[in-house]
Amino acid sequence: IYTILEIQDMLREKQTGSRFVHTLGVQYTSACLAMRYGADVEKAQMAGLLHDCAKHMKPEKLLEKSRKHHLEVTHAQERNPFLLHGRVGAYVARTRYGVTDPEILGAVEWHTTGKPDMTLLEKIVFTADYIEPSRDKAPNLSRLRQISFEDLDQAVYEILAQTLDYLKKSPQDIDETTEITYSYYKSLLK
Ligand code: DGI
Ligand code: FE
Ligand code: FE
Ligand code: FE
Repeated sequence: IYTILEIQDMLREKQTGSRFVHTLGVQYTSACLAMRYGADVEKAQMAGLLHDCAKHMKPEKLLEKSRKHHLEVTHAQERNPFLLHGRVGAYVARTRYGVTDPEILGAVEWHTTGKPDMTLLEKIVFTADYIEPSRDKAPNLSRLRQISFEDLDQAVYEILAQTLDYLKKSPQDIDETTEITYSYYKSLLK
């Protein structure tokens, strides 16, 4: 079992400078959202810190690890193995970084596509990944950052809407989980 500081040191070795800055941004933004919504701040930091712990892996390695450890691979993930970095990340968080908490592991696993009816911690990391301070590409980011601290489900919906919009323009394979998650959060809108 490692402390947050120890895991930071381990990840600093694995990640490029800008990805490590993003990683710390997600750690602290997850902590802030946890404070706002009454989630466990320590768990939020750990999940945010570890969310991209498999992002440096090459596509072949993500596929190989998934097959070797019997992790589910969807069709979209087969064609776009980077989509597996959450699921493989949860595996790595458990086996290499010693995380046993299923809430933390779930937040790492689902941070890219989201999933319907996410736990509070899953929504926090999903949102923090998109709004953390070093992100600058998304449209209307300052408005979305404000909404994230006012209505988390609304923020999750808007992130999915923007992500699908971007994927359809490219165009790229859309994982069915991304679509299903979008419909789910759309149906929750007030
Ligand atoms: O790992 P990060 O870059 O920090 O963030 P992430 O894990 O949320 O990945 C973001 C990227 O994933 C972004 O470019 C949109 C893309 N993405 C999300 N859902 C899908 C997707 N890409 C494809 N092809 N299909 C999806 O369903
Ligand atoms: Fe990621
Ligand atoms: Fe994301
Ligand atoms: Fe990320």
